[in-house]
Amino acid sequence: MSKISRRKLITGGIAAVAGVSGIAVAGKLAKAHGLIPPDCSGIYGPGETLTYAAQRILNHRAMAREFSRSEISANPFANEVAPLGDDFARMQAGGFADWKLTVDGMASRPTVFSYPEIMSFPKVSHTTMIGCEEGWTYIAEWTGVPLSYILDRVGAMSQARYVVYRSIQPDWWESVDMNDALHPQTVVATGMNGANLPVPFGGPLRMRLPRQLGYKSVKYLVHLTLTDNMKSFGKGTGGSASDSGYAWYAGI
Ligand SMILES: Nc1nc2c(c(=O)[nH]1)N[C@H]1C(S)=C(S)[C@@H](COP(=O)(O)O)O[C@H]1N2
Ligand SMILES: [Mo]
Repeated sequence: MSKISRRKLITGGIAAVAGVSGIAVAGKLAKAHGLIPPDCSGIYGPGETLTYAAQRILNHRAMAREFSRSEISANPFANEVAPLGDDFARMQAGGFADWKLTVDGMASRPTVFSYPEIMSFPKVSHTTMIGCEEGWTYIAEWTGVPLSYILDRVGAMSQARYVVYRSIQPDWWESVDMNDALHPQTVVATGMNGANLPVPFGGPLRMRLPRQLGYKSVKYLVHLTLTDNMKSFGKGTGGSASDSGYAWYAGI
């Protein structure tokens, strides 16, 4: 082996060589457990399958770390969003009484819930950290309706494998598998730090998944769809972030 190729092996190659067999094993395990993300064919595919499968096999019931109230960030950072538009402004002026959450797809009772109805559902609270892939984090107490409660109300069918969730902002939609959808810390958030969810943080309704990176916590939630297949959504990778090259499974 020449010096140069040895060097290559040391710097980048080791990861690749170790990674290839690791990925092959993970790929096999993943297949055996039905743990293949919606699109694992892209550049990031094999590595993502590895992360996803490892999480699911080793850690599938794990809870995101919860913090004490005294650790809540004094100045949580609301990531800037594109303008929300006239419809949003009109609903905001009316206290979101006209806000709707449509739930359809593989459900025996597809339903359009009003915001006041959602507010009347049983809620839980968790103090968790949200982190953006750009590097910042904050801790807040989120209150919301467990997604599992909503899926139960609409009669989610056993064939459903993913929940697709969409913002009023058409560019923002994501999906999770049923394991994450039914996870006890996954909520349709209605509140933050004891008040109704402020608009900059995604109010009136936001998906909140403390076990995945911030971009999976879609703000201004209007639509949930139960499906067994992601092919007919966007480019078929499972979300707006993964359609543009980020990981579909952003587990932390
Ligand atoms: N609808 C919508 N949801 C969104 C975003 C957005 O721009 N629009 N940004 C995402 C990103 S990239 C992150 S990191 C988090 C930021 O959450 P925060 O504003 O509470 O910090 O929201 C996510 N959800
Ligand atoms: Mo982000």
